[in-house]
Amino acid sequence: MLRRAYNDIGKHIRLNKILKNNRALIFAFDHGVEHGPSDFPSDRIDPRVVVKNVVEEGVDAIMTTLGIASMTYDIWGGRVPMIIKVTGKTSLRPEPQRLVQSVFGYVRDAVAVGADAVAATVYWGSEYEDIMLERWFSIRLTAERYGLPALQLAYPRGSAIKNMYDPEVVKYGVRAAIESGADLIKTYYTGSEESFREVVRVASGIPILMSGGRARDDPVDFLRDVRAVMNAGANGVVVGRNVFQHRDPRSMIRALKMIIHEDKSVEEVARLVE
Ligand code: FBP
Repeated sequence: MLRRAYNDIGKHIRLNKILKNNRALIFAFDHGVEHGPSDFPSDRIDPRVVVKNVVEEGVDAIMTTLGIASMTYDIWGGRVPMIIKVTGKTSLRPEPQRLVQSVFGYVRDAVAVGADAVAATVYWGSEYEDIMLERWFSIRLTAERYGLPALQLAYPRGSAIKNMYDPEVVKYGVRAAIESGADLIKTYYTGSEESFREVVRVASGIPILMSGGRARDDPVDFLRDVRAVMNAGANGVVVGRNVFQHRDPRSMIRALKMIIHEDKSVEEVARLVE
């Protein structure tokens, strides 16, 4: 018998905790840094309120900062897998410097709080691609050592990129993500099931998740996008604003779970979010 490497086993076990039957609804909660507190409705300023709702409703994992994870550990610990995002930027920066994500925590601290994975953004095509790649490979190296999967937010962004949702540009980012060793990829929706099917093909079996984006005026439109990416063969979604800005986040989670895990149609679940 050839014994598997310890870290290989750890990564395998942790990935299977996040992806159930290879699918996941991951709650993104890093907006306080990325956008500021104005992203949150006034009754949801306290992170504990938001985390309690999503834990009780049963998301497959939460992706957040070390700060939030440590303020809410008694709510998520032992119940929902935690993905610590170790890069970040604020929107207070001058515009050109928003094209780079800084160090926003360390993989060893993610291990210390009991995380099941780490996440980091790479703005493919950015003027700062070089710095971000150094950060990515350093994060990935440490994560690998400790048996933690590394989720890459593979976002094409930069002055040379005219349209970051262009399927060709998104596919390029996803190709670069698989070549840079991402264990899970989060990327933009390209606007149609057909084009996202090509994105999934480029991912070549590495789990791919749609990034939620701005909260829709009509929440049913968001469910349509999620249905389309699941039809296209995606593994799920990483969603923030379309959940925590919804009038009833728990109903939105219920609807998303039914699409992602039970293959329900939009028509079957739309009443939950209207
Ligand atoms: P949303 O579903 O709210 O878009 O969350 C996904 C996410 O990638 C967050 O993790 C991140 O904070 C935000 O979107 C990035 O937003 P921006 O496009 O402004 O950089």
